[in-house]
Amino acid sequence: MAFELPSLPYAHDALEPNIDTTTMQIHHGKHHAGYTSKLNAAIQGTDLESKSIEDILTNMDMSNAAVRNNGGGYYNHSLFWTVMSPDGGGQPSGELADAINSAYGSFDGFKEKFASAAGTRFGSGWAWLCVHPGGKVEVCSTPNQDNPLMPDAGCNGKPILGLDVWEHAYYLKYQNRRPDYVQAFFNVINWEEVSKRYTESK
Ligand code: MN3
Repeated sequence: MAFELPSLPYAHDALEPNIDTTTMQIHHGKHHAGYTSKLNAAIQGTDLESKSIEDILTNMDMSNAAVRNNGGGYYNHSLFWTVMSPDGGGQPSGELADAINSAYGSFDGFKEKFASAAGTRFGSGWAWLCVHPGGKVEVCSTPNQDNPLMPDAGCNGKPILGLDVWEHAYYLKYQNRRPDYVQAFFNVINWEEVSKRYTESK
């Protein structure tokens, strides 16, 4: 069964002014659509066709560049849209807040760590908040479209929050100012969704 481009859970202009409309249109309608169709082309006629995307990523043959890049791109963007919301921002509460405080001392400590992971990733990639069995959280980053679900990539936990730091994610509005884009991302994080993923994954 072929993978399908998921619909955005909000309008293209819903994340303004933090993420601009044109970037959202191109990012979802061109980039994510491209990863989706190239993933389908790469798995067509192989035994991966019947597998879930999580299965494909977890058991990834890292030498298979087409599946690695496009399977990662398909999954990463599918997660990315859902962890943002026009009603987002603020701070997590409950057990996710406890796990973040336990790992990083405070929410501000987490923000600093996450912004650093996003800011120091050289070239293209992603910053992540992952959860390990038992509930411990960890910030890490991966290059290109790699993902912590892949073998020996990043912190090898389950990703519950991801930030795309490819230039296509921010260049139209922020040009070379990646740190400004990262700070704007904190204004739209959908902590309700991230908390739900935390509870399901820990
Ligand atoms: Mn992208």
